[in-house]
Amino acid sequence: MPGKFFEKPAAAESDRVPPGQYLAKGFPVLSYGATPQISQDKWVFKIFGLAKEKTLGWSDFMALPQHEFTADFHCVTRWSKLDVKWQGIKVLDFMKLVELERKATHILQHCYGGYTTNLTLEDFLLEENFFAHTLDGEALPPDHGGPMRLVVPHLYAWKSAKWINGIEFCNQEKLGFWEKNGYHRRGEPWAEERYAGR
Ligand SMILES: Nc1nc2c(c(=O)[nH]1)N[C@H]1C(S)=C(S)[C@@H](COP(=O)(O)O)O[C@H]1N2
Ligand SMILES: [Mo]
Repeated sequence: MPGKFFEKPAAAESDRVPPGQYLAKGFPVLSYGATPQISQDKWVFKIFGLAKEKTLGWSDFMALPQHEFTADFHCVTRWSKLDVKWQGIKVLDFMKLVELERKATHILQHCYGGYTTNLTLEDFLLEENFFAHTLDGEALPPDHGGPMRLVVPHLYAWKSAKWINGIEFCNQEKLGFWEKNGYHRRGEPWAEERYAGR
């Protein structure tokens, strides 16, 4: 499929590109449905389910430690982008605001626009996962999930919810939008976990 929008990885990069993936030129936008327009001051984020219910705002996230992240990004539709430069907040720092019940084992990410996607708590609580509000030094553009999105680098990018507005903590797996529509429940790119039951 190399051509206008894709290229074959150079040898030095090929060991960073999972099987069946091509490098994208630029940073494609992949959304199901229209881009919601949410300003930072209107943005609210809800913690609910098996955690003490809380509604957080922009300033609550800005008060947490801020970091730069460089992460590879792999879409199940076979494009990858290496070394994406983000800024934001580590999931592990965000978790200091969460009063979690011990029986929580999974999460469901909720978004403006209604998109959802699930993770095990184990896949969520990794040092490398983060909430992103900045891309290439600029405020995260709405098409890429601004004002805030989650980024989970070790799984296919459908697990990185754009326009995130809540995390629901659960004691069992609750499938998200694509997972209900045939995508793999976990989505690990190196194992090509693209579709359920394959
Ligand atoms: N809310 C929401 N988040 C989403 C999506 C979506 O449609 N809605 N698409 C997912 C998919 S399939 C991919 S590949 C990435 C794409 O992110 P990008 O548009 O910034 O490249 O976002 C993921 N997060
Ligand atoms: Mo995707």
